[in-house]
Amino acid sequence: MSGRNEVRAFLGLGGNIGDPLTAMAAALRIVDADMSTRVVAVSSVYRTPPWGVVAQPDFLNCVAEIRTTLSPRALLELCLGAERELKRVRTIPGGPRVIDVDVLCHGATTLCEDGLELPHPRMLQRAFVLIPLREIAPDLTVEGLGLDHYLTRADTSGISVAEAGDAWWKG
Ligand code: PH2
Ligand code: MG
Ligand code: MG
Repeated sequence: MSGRNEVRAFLGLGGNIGDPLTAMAAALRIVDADMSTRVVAVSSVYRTPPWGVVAQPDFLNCVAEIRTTLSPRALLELCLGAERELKRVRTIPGGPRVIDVDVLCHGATTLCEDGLELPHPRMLQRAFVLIPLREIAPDLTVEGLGLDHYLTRADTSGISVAEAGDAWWKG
């Protein structure tokens, strides 16, 4: 099935407390179960040093490509709903979390609204997003430039593959 109104979108997932691998897999299954959204590609899982608030455990991160007929706002709500279902508690901004599901981009949409900025404002500096994103979408351009352009400027140190391939999320 490939709906005419479907948009190609990307989600960034991460977590660094509890069992983030299981939480990311569960979040992807929640997103995929939505009638208006399907997951078409998932990256390997990467172990990544914390970016920002550094006094916290390493993260696991991955990126997923989806097709959706949801608006950017409705897609954000789907992602936040998955976080709630998985019992995410919001404490310190940028701090430790069980699960984080961010909308990275939604087609070529650019917008800046309350709680929703597209493309995600920090994705182009963050190797923990760019590396898994390039793995599944080497052709992607963001704001007119390919991912390699951004990756040469990003700090990729300390990032390693924790689970290779995409079998890890299919429970
Ligand atoms: N998310 C943050 C802050 N810092 N660092 C890594 N490595 N991975 C993340 O997903 C992450 C982070 C806030 O969303
Ligand atoms: Mg988030
Ligand atoms: Mg985030």
